[in-house]
Amino acid sequence: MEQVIVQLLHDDEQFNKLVIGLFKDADFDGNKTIDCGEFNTVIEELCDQLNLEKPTNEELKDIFKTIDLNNDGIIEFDEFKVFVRNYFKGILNC
Ligand SMILES: [Ca+2]
Ligand SMILES: [Ca+2]
Repeated sequence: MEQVIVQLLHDDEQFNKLVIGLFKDADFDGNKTIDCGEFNTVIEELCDQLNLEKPTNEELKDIFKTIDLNNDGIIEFDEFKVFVRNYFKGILNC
């Protein structure tokens, strides 16, 4: 599991593919941004894929706030990408 993440973090192409895929999956209405509801769903999916414990609703709200760097209440692709990278790094530090 950890090896997969380490590999992803060192392989930009693979990492980008994953993030683009996740972002597309998350953006249900196709407006190129992820809102709070879409975000909750993508995190659950990500946790399923990686066999991780799902965060609570409160935790999700906090995570959303930290991802939304420009504080406009939606997640843009660049914000999402930064988040996924940090998220993986966080897993590795555990
Ligand atoms: Ca959307
Ligand atoms: Ca934003």
